[in-house]
Amino acid sequence: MTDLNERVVMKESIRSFAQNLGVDDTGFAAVISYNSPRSEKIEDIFPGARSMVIMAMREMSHCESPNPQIAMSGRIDIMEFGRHCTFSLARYVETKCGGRAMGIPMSYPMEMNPSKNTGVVADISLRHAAVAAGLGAFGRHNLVIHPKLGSQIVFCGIITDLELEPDPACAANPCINCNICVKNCPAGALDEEGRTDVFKCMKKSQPYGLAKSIGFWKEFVTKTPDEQGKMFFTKDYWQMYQAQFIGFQYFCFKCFTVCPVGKRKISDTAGS
Ligand code: B12
Ligand code: SF4
Ligand code: SF4
Repeated sequence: MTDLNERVVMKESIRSFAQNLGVDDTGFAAVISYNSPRSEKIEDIFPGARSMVIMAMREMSHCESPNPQIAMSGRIDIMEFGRHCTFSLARYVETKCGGRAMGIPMSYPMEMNPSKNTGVVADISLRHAAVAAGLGAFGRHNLVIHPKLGSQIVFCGIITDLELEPDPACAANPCINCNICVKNCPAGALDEEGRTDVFKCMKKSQPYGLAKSIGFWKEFVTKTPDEQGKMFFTKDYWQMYQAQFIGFQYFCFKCFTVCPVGKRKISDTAGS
């Protein structure tokens, strides 16, 4: 399809389908303007892909809870919702718009290969895709801030071979440089501007992840059978066990929740 009018009609039907799924905002990017230097090239993932449709969803208050189970349970809910939106939109594009579509992983799977130092680089970076789709800009915390929804948002989306008009870039960076995110990061992972110290962040935000597992098993093999039995009855082992079946279990959401931009007050929505 090349006619501009038809492309605009199709784009708006895709936007309206996405919005009706219940997401908070939807943006369109041309694949050529997506630029994530460390991630795979889109043509190696989906030859012929031309556009990206990215959806933003605001997280509810669960992630502000000091109770890590409540915070993470809400995250699991929004990931499931995001996966539902991803698949539904891909299906809509393939069954109603005559295009091909592939969903972007919201978090995992991603390549896990220590010799390539992967495990923290997604095949497709949703933050770079969201910026290309005009949904926001990188803030001081290296997350993408949406001008109205703020920082407390997660992204999901699809790539497609349909040619869809891209949305304009976000007019101004919504970050007000207040440094609240930097001061509140319990790991000091944001001290250097433009870079998250991934390992500092992971130690605090995923204390029962891969590093804990490696440390546990390295220690385990040095112990007697009696000591090994005791190691299975520790908080560390039980938390690790749970984190493994959840996938990634986050214990820190600070940079995500303290940012004042777009922060919703209960009074904004009360009664509506
Ligand atoms: C792996 C991963 C992590 C890793 C590594 C993070 C990292 N810095 O790359 C760890 C475990 C540390 C992590 C932590 C978090 N993550 Co995370 N993570 C991902 C994942 C799966 C891949 C990210 C990736 O590929 N990074 C590697 C490459 C792309 O990054 P990079 O090239 O090095 O670019 C970085 C810097 O160079 C810099 N940068 C690049 N260009 C520019 C331009 C400017 C102007 C500036 C200032 C900076 C900048 O920022 C980039 C990101 O750090 C994505 C999902 C996805 N598919 O994209 C979610 C994702 C990025 N995570 C997300 C979130 C919310 C978090 C956490 C808040 C944890 C939590 N409790 O939810 C923290 C925040 C940490 C932080 N402030 O940086 C959201 C972000 C939403 C948003 N509003 O932007 C995503 C998009 C998940 C989603 N589906 O929405 N995450
Ligand atoms: S998730 Fe927590 S530890 Fe990681 S950068 Fe954000 S505030 Fe720091
Ligand atoms: S907390 Fe302040 S400095 Fe950090 S991203 Fe938000 S507006 Fe920018």
